[in-house]
Amino acid sequence: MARRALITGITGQDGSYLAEHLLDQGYEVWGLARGQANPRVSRMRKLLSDVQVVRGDLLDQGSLISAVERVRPDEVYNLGAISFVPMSWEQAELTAEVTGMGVLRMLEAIRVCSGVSRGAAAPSGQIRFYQASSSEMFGQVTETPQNERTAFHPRSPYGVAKAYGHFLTQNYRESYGMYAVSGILFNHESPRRGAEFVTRKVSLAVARIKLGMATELRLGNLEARRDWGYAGDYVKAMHLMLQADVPEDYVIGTGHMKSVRELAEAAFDAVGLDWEQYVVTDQKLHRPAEVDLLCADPKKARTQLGWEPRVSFDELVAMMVESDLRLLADGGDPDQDSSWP
Ligand code: NAP
Ligand code: G4F
Repeated sequence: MARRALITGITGQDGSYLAEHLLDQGYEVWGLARGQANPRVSRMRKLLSDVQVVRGDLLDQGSLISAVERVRPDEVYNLGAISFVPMSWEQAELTAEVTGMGVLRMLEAIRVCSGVSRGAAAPSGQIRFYQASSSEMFGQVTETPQNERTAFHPRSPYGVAKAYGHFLTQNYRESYGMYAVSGILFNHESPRRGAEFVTRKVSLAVARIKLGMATELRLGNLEARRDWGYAGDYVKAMHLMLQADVPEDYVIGTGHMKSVRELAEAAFDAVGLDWEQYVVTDQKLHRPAEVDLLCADPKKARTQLGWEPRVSFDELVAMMVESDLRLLADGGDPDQDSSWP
C-alpha cells in the first residue's frame, strides 16, 4: 500500500514542491487547506491534480484532529505558517497563533490520534512529524556559519514563534518518544516564491523593466546577506529527514551567502542591464530589527542524510528571471502581485 503524507501549507511554495516530490516517490499525498473559498486551493489543484485535499486550519485544534483521523498519515509535514517576516510585526499575535501555537495543535492532533500518552512507550509504526523550522531563529548570529548547536537570538515575532515550534517539537520527541524532527532551513526560493519576498520581488521587477512595463525597483537594506538555495532541492531534505532511523534536527542550506545588492546585480545582469540604473533604496522597507547575515553549515545533512544542494545561486537567479519574463510576456498575471511594497 502507498505511504500517505499529510502536508500543511500545501498552497505555498514548499508545499507544491514537496507534494510533487512525494508523488514521484509513490506516496498518496493529502494537503491541508483552509477557508471555504480559498482561491489558492483552486490554483493548487490545477498544478497538483493528484493531491487530495482535506479541510483544516492551524488555528483550529478540532479540524486538525479530524484531518489526521481521516487521512491516517504515515508522515505529517507542517509547512503552514505566516511566513513573511515583516507581517509578523504587523500581526504579531496571529503569527504566534499560526506559526507557533499551530505546531502545538498539530503535534497534539498526532499524539491524540496515535494514542500516545505520558510514560507509555510510543507505538511502533507511529506517525512521523516534520516541523518547518527556520534560520530566522538564529537572528543576531553568535557564530558563522550556523549549525544545529548554534544559539538562537530571533529578531522578529516570526523568529520567536518559530523558536517556540522548534523547541516544542524537540520536547514532544523527548517527552513522548514521538518521531518528531525539525529542519532548520535557510532561505530557499523558486519561480513559485511569493512576490513579497526579496528574490521574487527582484526577479519580477527585472522582468517588468526588461519588457518596458516598469522603470525602477525599490528595495530596503541592500547589505543584508542570506544563504539562498533552490526550494526544489530543499524539499528533498525534508523527506530524507523523516526516513532516518533516529529522529534528529538538521540545518539545510548551501553554505554560501550573498547580499541583497549582489542579488540585484545578478538578476539585472541576467538580462544585460545595469542594476544601478534602476534600483532605488527606500528607508520605509528597512526592518525594525534586521537579521544582518545568515549562512548555513549543512555538514550534518551532507554526512548523515547524503543531502546536497544542486542549483547554484546564479542558476537560481537566472531560473527566476527567465520564468518571470515568460510569465509576463505571455500576459500571465503573476498572481503573486503582492500588496506589500
Ligand atoms: P508560504 O509560501 O508563505 O506558504 C505558507 C503556507 O501556510 C500557505 O500554504 C498558507 O496557506 C499556509 N497557512 C497560512 N496560515 C494558515 C493557517 N492558519 N492554517 C493552515 N495553513 C496556513 O511559505 P513557504 O516558503 O512555502 O515555507 C513553508 C514553511 O517553511 C513555512 O512554515 C515557512 O515559515 C518555513 N520556512 C520557509 C523558508 C523559505 O525560505 N521559504 C525557510 C525556512 C522556513 P493559505 O494559502 O491558506 O494562506
Ligand atoms: O526575502 P525576505 O523577505 O526573507 P527573510 O526575511 O530572510 O525570510 C525568509 O527566509 C526565512 C529563512 O531565513 C524564512 F524563515 C522566512 O519564512 C522567509 O521565507 O528578506 C531577505 C532580506 C532581508 O534582510 C530584508 O531586509 O532581504 C532584505 N530586503 C531588502 N529589501 C528586502 C527588501 N526584503 C523584502 N522582502 N523586500 C524588500 O524590498
